[in-house]
Amino acid sequence: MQLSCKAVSLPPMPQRVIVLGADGYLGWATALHLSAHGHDVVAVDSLVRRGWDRECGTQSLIAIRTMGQRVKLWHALTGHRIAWRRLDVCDAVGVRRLVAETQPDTLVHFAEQRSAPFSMIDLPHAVMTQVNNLVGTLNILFALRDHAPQAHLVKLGTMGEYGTPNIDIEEGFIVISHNGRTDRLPFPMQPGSFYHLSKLHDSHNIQFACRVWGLRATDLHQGVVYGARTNEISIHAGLSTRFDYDAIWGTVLNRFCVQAAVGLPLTVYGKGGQTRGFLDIRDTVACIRLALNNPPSAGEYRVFNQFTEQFSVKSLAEKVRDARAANRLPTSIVHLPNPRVEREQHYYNAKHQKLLDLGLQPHYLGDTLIESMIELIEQHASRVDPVVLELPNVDWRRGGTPDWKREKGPDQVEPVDVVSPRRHGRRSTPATDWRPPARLAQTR
Ligand code: NAD
Ligand code: USQ
Repeated sequence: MQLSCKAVSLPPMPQRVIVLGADGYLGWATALHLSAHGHDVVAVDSLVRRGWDRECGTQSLIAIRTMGQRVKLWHALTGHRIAWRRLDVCDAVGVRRLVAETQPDTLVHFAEQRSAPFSMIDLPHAVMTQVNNLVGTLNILFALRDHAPQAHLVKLGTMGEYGTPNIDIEEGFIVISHNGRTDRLPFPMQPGSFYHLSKLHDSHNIQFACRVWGLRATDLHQGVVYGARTNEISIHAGLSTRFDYDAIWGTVLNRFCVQAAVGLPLTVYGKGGQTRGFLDIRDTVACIRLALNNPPSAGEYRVFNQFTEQFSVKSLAEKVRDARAANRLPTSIVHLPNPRVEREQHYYNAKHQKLLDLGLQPHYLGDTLIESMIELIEQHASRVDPVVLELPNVDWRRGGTPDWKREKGPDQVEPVDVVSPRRHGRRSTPATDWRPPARLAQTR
């Protein structure tokens, strides 16, 4: 009798995983996905984003339950347990304790201020964004060095670190020949906001920590995410993740779908030739799982460009308009003066092969998906505030628009009132109440 030597593919080993930023749009979806795939998940968040929402007068289109309620519901529905822990990653002592106690195999880091417009409002918001993001990541790197040096850091970066160069974008590194010598060097970066810059600074710090301390890290340069549902979220409405649509937190395709759902024009900024990489939220969670199941070696810093298709903003608006037209629902497109400083017509060709090589099976953007997103949005249409939906309310040159910002003179700048006129009643802490020294003091 001949024995078959056919390779048997074994399911990946369950891992202990810390998901930082688990109350957020992508962090929650990822925590559920990894838990559903048998991993032992510790979900961590400071809930600061809920505070930023109150400050901005914005809210998730889809109401989200508290973390405690969501993990309890997940357990009741599936039998899987997610441990929930409230922690600010800028608290160095807390992060050390978390890493030392948990001894994670992988730490997935989503816990950052992630809005480009929010980071461009004024000096306090730019400082807060960079301190929050850089200090949090540094705390994690030092905690890993001292308490879990073998753990794999999966860090959410952004395609926006590259900017829009007039050459093909590689995955993190480029081979350059210069004066007769050749080297593989980090790809030149030209980020487009103080937020995007914070991601680049993080990338440098992580790369340095891998080189000097032998840590292992995957920097996922992710494109713009769309969609509201993953397999796990679809199990029960109570497992919903946040869905932003306003001009500060909403990403472009999610915004266009909300605008279409409530019969408002789709707001293309400028000419609309701005081209970016995009991906479905179902692919985000799959990419994280693939990165986690295929860790880099000790000392390796690797970059995956995490998106599945590239589109110009104008072509996305046309896709939404055409999907509506197929159902005889007319939708108009307006070109607003661009509040951002960015190229509106440019070359763009970014590589994104590495995650495909690991087995990613992309969900491409089609009319059906656009329609199903709009149908979901229609169920929550009563929560849409047309003011926060319509205003491109942060200008890259001036910061907050005159509605929000009242400058008295060069030495005296009033606190930015980051609130749409309709939502004054919901305001909590103004951004200027935030004091960097206190936060920095925690990073001993
Ligand atoms: P989000 O704002 O919905 O979630 C971020 C979460 O991190 C929030 O729940 C917030 O409370 C938490 N957080 C922030 N600072 C923290 C701190 N100091 N300590 C503890 N928790 C903190 O954002 P998201 O859309 O889920 O994005 C998650 C990550 O993915 C971000 O790092 C973002 O830069 C990156 N990313 C997002 C997109 C996108 O389209 N949404 C695209 C590319 C990259
Ligand atoms: N845009 C419009 N109309 C709108 C909103 C946006 O034309 O109503 C344009 C913007 O000018 C920009 C593009 O759409 O050219 C993308 O804007 P966005 O707000 O969807 O995305 P961005 O600000 O780049 O940030 C988002 C996430 C961020 C993530 C980034 C990935 O908020 O966390 O890092 O996408 S990337 O763009 O690849 O850097």
